[in-house]
Amino acid sequence: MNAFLEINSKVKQALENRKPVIALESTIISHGMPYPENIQVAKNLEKIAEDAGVVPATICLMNGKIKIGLSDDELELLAGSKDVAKVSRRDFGRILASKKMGATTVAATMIAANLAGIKVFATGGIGGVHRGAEDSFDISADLQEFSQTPVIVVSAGAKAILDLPKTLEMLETYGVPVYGFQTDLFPAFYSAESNLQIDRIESEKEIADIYNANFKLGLNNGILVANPISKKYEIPFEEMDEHIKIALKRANSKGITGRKLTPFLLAEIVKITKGSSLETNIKLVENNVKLACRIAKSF
Ligand code: PSU
Ligand code: MN
Repeated sequence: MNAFLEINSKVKQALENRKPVIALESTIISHGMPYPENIQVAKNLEKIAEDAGVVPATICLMNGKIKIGLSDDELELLAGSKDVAKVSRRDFGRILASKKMGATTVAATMIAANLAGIKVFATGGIGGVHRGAEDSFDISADLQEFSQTPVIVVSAGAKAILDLPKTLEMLETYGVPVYGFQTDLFPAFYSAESNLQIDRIESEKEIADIYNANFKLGLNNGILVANPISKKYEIPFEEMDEHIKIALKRANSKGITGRKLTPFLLAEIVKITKGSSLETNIKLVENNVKLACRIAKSF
């Protein structure tokens, strides 16, 4: 067991007894949603998993440890603090050594989940290739992580603020399998569909079988399961795209780049849509947690 890991007792027991466990990330709480909605969401996601008979393991960095599974107090601390670092692969050493609080992105949560032996992880939407990346080179470290860390990530595709065709191309380059759960089209986060074709799978068991086959081959890659939000709750792509363009212009004029860009865009879009993007974001994460639980159980 890695000396930096601190697995809480519920999660440890479940892993030892081969009971289903799912990982949850913390950047979505600290940087992806405003306080106090974020704490309600964090707690509710854990409850959804528990109700499904699955042990949730929210992951973050605290006191020089990688925490796998948080108490309510720890969740509150994470959600309520202003001074939380956004931790991707490159940031582990710095935040662990300084014993600061860090929220894990998709890439970092995959690394931590894999160290703990957790195979399935639910999030909102992964990072990807930003629009204008041909000039900025801004490509999320999430994508490359999938080429080297064998974790199944359930997400509503990639965030719609991104360049989705380039994101799919990059995933292909990295050898990352992307499967649409009961859909042929890549979901666009707030919207159930984009016009981009992906491979379709029908069942949870299929995903577990694919994971096992890849693993036995020694490929060591992650799998992206793209799970569309129900049409009932979606914001149609054309409508969302207008809002995104406004948010992108604001980021550009303020010179916001790098790790600050994604949180800035998400927060601006919440303002522009007067909160409706936040509601949609919450619904789609809940939907992903439910599917992740079913996949974890099918192992
Ligand atoms: N999905 C959400 N909200 C978020 C994120 C994903 O619904 O805040 C976070 C994830 O942690 C993801 C990160 O890994 O945004 C991507 O950031 P960047 O583009 O800087 O790599
Ligand atoms: Mn980036």
